[in-house]
Amino acid sequence: MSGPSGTFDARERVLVIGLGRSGRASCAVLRARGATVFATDEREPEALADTIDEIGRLGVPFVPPQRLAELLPSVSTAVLSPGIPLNNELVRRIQAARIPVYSEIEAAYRICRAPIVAVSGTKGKTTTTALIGALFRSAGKTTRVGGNIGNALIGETFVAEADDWVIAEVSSFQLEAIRSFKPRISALLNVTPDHLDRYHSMDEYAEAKFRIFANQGPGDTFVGNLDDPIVAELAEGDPSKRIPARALWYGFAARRMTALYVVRGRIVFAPPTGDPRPVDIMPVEDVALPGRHNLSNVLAAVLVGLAAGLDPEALRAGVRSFKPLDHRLQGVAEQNGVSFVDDSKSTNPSSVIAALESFDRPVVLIVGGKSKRTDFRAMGDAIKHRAKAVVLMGEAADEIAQFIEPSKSARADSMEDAVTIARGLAVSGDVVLLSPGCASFDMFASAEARGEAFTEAVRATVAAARG
Ligand code: UMA
Repeated sequence: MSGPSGTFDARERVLVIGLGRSGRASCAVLRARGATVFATDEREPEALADTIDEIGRLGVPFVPPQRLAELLPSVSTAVLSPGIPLNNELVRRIQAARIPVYSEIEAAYRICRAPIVAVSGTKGKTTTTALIGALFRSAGKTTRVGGNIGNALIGETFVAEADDWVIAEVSSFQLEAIRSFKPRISALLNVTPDHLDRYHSMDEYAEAKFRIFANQGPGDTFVGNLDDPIVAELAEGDPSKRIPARALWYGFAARRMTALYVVRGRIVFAPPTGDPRPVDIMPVEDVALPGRHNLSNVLAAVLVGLAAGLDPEALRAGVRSFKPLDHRLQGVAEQNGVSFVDDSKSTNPSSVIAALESFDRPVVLIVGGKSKRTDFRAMGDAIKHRAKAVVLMGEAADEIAQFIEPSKSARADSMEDAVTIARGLAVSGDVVLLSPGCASFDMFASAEARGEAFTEAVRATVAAARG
């Protein structure tokens, strides 16, 4: 290893590992900070031709993994893309050469002048992150939103001024390789089974999520969901998991520790210390997002806003005007009393359960995709009680079928097929819901592409019915 490490400036020779959104943004920012940058990726160079051109224009040479040996002795730091696990062979080789390997969010944190709000959780983190961004903007703050939400965090922290706020959605993947990442406010929404193809156990997955508060201190705040059993354990259980920051808790019911909760249809703030009189925040009916899970996301976002000292009036206005994001319980069309809803961003079983629970109408569910080795049993129970029919698709169809009554289920080979079958099973008053509960990569390039395929198929079905 040569020179200082972890400054991400002209003193460094940095190797960027992975050339997706995270890696490409790292190349651009680190070059702009004067670092000497190299990049590698396990994909075939032919498949990366455009990217290699793009980074080449920045002065970043591409070095294929098999040609790294010569370069490694002169590299001071490596920046890792979240999709590449720490136990990846290539990452191990780089670590064996005594080069510190940091997540892109660690690099983003180290160059950041603004305070960071970091949000994690298995489900709801993108909506909550976007909502927090909207609340901070509603309170007049200049806000930069990034991270797992889609645009790499490093691109946002690089341009943030000291009095801006950075709102970061952070995944367990990104948290694995942090060292000093220390948000001013962290929020943990829930921890339910997901990514069990990357983690050996739920404990290991939860530990990765708990890293969100590991470096926080007394001047920082942690916001946690007492309705989630694994997050709630942090409040009550094992002292070794104690949070090193001020902890504020939220939940649907008023309990000993809840600072924000719902009572008689209103969201109320009553911090456990200070003025004991509760502050009325807003009526639940003013929340524009559908479903109980989204009300929980609103509680998290409002509590983060209150922790940052934002004016309750601005929070109220921000929540009232916030609309669902694309592919998250997004209404796509209505036809003869049947509603079509796109929840393609549901990529784990608990998101399917939350989606089913948000309708009080019969649901025809389209489910399945690429399994992440999660257990579909609880999802099967929810389907039993809440879905009138199920259309199964993708690689996980057989696995999911074991938990569904055969008389209730049908199979589809394509999205068009799935929509046609689902439309045939629905009657006026029903919802046709795409909520896959699985990754998309068996049939689509991304969850967005899957949602778009659904919307197109729905439009074609509606147009065909009109003749
Ligand atoms: N690669 C390797 N070896 C591997 C795996 C990947 O070389 O073993 C290379 C690929 O060839 C590719 C690059 O790495 O060129 C892809 O990197 P990546 O998978 O980290 O993807 P990015 O495009 O950089 O997107 C990442 C996040 N992806 C993942 O965490 C898998 C995006 O989250 C994030 O929006 C983006 O950075 C910007 O911050 C997506 C995601 O699926 C939405 N997140 C998971 C989730 O939400 O469940 C955690």
